[in-house]
Amino acid sequence: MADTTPPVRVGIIMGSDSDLGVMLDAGRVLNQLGIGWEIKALSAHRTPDQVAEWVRGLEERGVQLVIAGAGGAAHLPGVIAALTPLPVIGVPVKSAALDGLDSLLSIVQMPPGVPVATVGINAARNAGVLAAKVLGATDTEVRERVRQFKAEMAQSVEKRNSKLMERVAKEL
Ligand code: RP5
Repeated sequence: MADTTPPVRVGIIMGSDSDLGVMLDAGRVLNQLGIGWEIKALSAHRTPDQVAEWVRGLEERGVQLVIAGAGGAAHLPGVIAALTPLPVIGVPVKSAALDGLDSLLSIVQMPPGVPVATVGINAARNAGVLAAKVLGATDTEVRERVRQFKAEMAQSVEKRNSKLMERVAKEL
């Protein structure tokens, strides 16, 4: 049987396996959009050498874009952006102490020349959609899948609106 798994184009990395529940949302939407991905848990602070090694192998593995999530003193996305010319999307993971504001500010406030495209707190799904849009800029098949994805979103809003009047009528 032919292998229909799409080739890996996105590398998902997170500071700890405790981030998996959040970061899987990126993988889910990438699956929906037919984009292959790999995933790893490595920490900029606890395993810096392994992070550098993972980044060094990205291009050889066919990865074109990284989605990096971390919580608290969330330096992982920035460190990866420092080490690779590939685009990095950062996902601030909600932390226990400061509700993710620490994660958000750690990821978004990068120095000039080393950007991390930062999505909202726990917004790994949006990171996946943004990754598809970036790849879709030069890949027309992916772009068409993103167009379809957006059309389906619009349809679902229309459906919900058609039920809205029924709900309003019940409430009155
Ligand atoms: C960060 O510290 C991780 O990204 C995670 O969000 C947070 C807690 O990690 P664990 O103590 O659960 O491994 O580096």
